[in-house]
Amino acid sequence: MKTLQAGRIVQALDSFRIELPSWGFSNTGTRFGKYLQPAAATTIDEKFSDAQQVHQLTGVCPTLALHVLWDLPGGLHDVDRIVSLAAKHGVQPGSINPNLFEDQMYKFGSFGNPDRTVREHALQHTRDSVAIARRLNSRDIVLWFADGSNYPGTANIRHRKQWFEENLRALHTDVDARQRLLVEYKPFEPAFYHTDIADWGMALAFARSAGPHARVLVDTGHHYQSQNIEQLVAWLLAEGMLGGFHFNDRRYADDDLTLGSIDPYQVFRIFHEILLFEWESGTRADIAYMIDQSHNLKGKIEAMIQTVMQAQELFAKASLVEYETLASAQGRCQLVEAESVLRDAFSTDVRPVIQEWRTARGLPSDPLEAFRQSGYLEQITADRRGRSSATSSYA
Ligand code: PSV
Ligand code: MN
Repeated sequence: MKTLQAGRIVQALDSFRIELPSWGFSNTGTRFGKYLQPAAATTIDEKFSDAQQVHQLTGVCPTLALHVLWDLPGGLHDVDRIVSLAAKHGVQPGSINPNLFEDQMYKFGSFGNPDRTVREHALQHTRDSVAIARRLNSRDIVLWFADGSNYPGTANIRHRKQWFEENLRALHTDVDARQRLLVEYKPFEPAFYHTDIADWGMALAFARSAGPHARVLVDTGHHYQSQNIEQLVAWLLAEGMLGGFHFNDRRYADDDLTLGSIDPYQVFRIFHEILLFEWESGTRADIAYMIDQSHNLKGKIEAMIQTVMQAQELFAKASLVEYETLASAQGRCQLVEAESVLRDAFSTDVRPVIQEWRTARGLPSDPLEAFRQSGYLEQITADRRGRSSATSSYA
């Protein structure tokens, strides 16, 4: 590997941080049931403790995304507890995620519910979430809505759009200059005929109408089969509206598999579009990288470490794209040459440089192996065994 290439990798790794999801450490399942893991976290203390492990071993996960009703069931009253857990474990609260999908009142929607009192209740919950985020010094409030319908003709799509706009605008008035609303989209599940924010275009329209502090969040599992995700990422970058990612991999639907386990080239292509944008514009794209996975079969902490390592690897590979050569090949319509620029970067083995980068920063060169050697898993398995699972999720 050339020194120049190694330098680019080091620079890329220095700039790369990725947020962990609290719910990725607890027992989650499919709609057919859950296979419980004795080591799964059941309390917020345990989730912070597990996140601390991942951060200590990788050095790049300083924040933990929180779901309000799962992690702060007492709302604002739980803020002090979170602050002290963050100090204890050296991991700060990250994005704040309202829960608008479990309460029985949301059966026919939250922001899109035909019943005004339900819409107001949902709005109040998101307002409380913005207040919690402010107290926790969290920048991003991630809005995912399970709203939709299962059968044609059962919902007035345009009315629901308008109700969403009204609530999002009202919510935006609570957001301060430092905060952002990130609007997430998903074309299916739990609703199977229509969802109210089905794709990035709808999320973009809602974010724009909400106000200047709203952006779009791309969850990589929330697309139809074979959708070109890097293209919509490029569009959102061009529009200045890309706020963040929920990373996971999938084969069929929102499978929440570990990143890059099915299609690492796709993640590489997404990172490439971002880094190319940064190279062309000379500015850093203001993007929150977050993981949104639930591991039903793999060990949760191991799976999380695996994903973080994979994200670093693919980000490092993307940093190796030779932009001048690419631009020149594109300009001359030299197709094979242009494509090869991407393939060459993707094929480069960046692992030795990543290992050196870790060692130079006092991190274990192989975080997965270090985790296995640490004894932490055996310890928590013994401590937590016998407890029943608490958390459920649509993740
Ligand atoms: C929904 O599938 C989702 O992607 C949202 O981001 C939720 O916040 C998360 O999963 C956990 O349920
Ligand atoms: Mn998500």
